[in-house]
Amino acid sequence: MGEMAERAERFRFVDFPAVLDDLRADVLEGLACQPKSIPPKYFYDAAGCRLFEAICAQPEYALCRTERALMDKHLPAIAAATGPVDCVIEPGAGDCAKVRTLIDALHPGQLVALDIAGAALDAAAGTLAGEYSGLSVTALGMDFLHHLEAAAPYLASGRRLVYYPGSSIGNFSPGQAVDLLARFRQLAGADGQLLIGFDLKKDPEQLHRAYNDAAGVTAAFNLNLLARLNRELEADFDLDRFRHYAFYNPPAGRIEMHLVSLAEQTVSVAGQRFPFAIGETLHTENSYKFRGDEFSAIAGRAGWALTGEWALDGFCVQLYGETG
Ligand code: AVJ
Repeated sequence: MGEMAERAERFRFVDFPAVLDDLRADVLEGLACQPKSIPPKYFYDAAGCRLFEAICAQPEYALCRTERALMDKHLPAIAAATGPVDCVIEPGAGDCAKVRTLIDALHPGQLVALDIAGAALDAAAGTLAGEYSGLSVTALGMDFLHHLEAAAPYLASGRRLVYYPGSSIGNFSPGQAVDLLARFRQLAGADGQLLIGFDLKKDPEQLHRAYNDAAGVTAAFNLNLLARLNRELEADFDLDRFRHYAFYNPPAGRIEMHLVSLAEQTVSVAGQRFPFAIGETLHTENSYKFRGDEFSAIAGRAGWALTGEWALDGFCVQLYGETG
């Protein structure tokens, strides 16, 4: 078999449509609420993905670098703790950069990568399939918050591990996190595991700086959401009349990111008009920080039992298995 044909046998991409419809419905719903909000998953259009990469290169934002260092340092121990894994599932796989390290260590037969940015995932997962002979790669272009259960028919049987790195879980309230982790539990099935990375609670000043970098990249990332809505939902946000505002809220244990209206103004989005009072905020993201024990209590409510924990410089990776 030729190299291309051989890769074609091991790689498939399946697109779950209606992502643009979801954007419209979710944004219109969020703008009609008081306070106004938009789900953070919509940050990641092509420009948003590039800006997030740029955030990860800022000196104030150590999260991505620290997780990479942690994985490099502890991967042998992590692999020893997981034991053999047949199928790795990564919700929100993006450019598939992080999962490579894991594949190198675990040698699963199948990778199932899920991401809302279907085209980018298709390209990244296709490249990966070309580089790992013997690995079957299934890329599902979906919003896993809506369609996760639709991934089940694509999973190889055997021992599955859900990989959810990058403190993405921090975007959800503790209650929402329990629900999502319980759905991961269902997907992982019998003898399933969860390997998850999250940002630890730390000095609020340090957290504040991470979301208010001096170069203004986080501000550009936040404002890019409005540029995206202007383009994709025929909105008319004036980016000069909204201010990036991010702060750590200690009682809630989370960074809150907002876009604050600098004027009284009316914005139209997909044919509907939304008034903003001066100082009114559009809440764009929560980024929860946890202690290790706090997180294992959340995962415990979702039916996961802690089997391993590794921490480095304010970041934590935990491994879970079935309870009971
Ligand atoms: C990708 C959700 C982990 O919450 O730190 C970075 C996104 N937002 N700077 C985070 C983000 C602002 C990031 N996560």
